[in-house]
Amino acid sequence: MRQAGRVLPSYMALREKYSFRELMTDPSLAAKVTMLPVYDLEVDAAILFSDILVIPEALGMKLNFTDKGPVFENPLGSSENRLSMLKPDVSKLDHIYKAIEIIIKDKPAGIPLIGFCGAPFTTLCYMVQGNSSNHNFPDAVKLIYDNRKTALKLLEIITETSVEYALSQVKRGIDVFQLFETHAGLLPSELYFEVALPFVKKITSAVRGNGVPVIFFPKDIGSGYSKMNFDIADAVSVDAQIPITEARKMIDSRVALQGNFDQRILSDDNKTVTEKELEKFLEFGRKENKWIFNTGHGLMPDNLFENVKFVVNRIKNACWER
Ligand code: 1CP
Repeated sequence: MRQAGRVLPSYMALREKYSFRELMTDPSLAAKVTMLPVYDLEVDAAILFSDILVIPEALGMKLNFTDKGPVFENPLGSSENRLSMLKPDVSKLDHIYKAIEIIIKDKPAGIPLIGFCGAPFTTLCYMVQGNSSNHNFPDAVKLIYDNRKTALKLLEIITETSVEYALSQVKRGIDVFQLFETHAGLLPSELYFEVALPFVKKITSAVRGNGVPVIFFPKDIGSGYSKMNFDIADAVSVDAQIPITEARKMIDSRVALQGNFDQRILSDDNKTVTEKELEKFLEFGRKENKWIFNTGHGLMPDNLFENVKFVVNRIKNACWER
């Protein structure tokens, strides 16, 4: 998941030489970074090295990746006419397709490649607010309440480009697609289902219609997990707030789960806590095989490489007694 690279000494060494944007936009470098967690952590799948904010860039917005995170030069929130600011140019995504082609050619057999993009509401949050210094994204939420028509139009534009982007990834051979709705928890769940979910479904059904399974990550959706059925996605990635056993009871039994070890545990020398926490997952996984072990959210820069490696090892070498 997001920022997995930042716990890897090999990624940090590359970052001494190249900026994040250089790593992301050079297809050979992006392909190389994509495979680092597979070789260094021995995880079972690779996720494309890119970012959800490539869609706003393809829609014509200027973006800088700074030490404080991504910052847009002209956020839509402050503009009189939000829609006319967008000048789509999808050729800006071409380098990503080249990276996928290299990864598919070079990756070891049996390691699936996960493609991804941001879900439209989460993407809109960054486009309207312009930066992530306030994780409540107040301007984006205000737009949903005060100017629904513009919000829906923006969501539609983001969705259209995202569908094209997702299907182009499918065409290049990704094995799985993950849709990141990192900020689902910002809206009351009924409003989320009314305004944002129809756009999610447009993307997931286009990808699934082309034979590629989809993982949906509606972070902090809370009671909304009970609405996650097989119409939406093949698998749901679950945040660390909800016990995995509860998530299993709430979510359609046809839907696989992914998650949800709390990655914050991995920032210190916490072997005892880690072991205790892992025991819960081992018990769960002995009964449930529609499940992908993962963290509840992306790894953080202060997570320790040794700890992450320990967890991967423990999960891969456990006796599952199925
Ligand atoms: O080296 C660096 O400093 C760059 C840090 C970084 C990285 C490694 C950013 C900036 N993006 C990424 C890669 C990335 N982003 C991946 C590829 C896989 C990986 O490297 O592990 C993926 C899947 C993402 C997705 C992403 N970007 C999300 C959704 C996923 C999630 O974890 O919920 C979001 C919200 C973003 C925006 C973004 N890009 C970068 C940062 C630091 C952020 C988050 C900003 C914030 O809201 O705090």
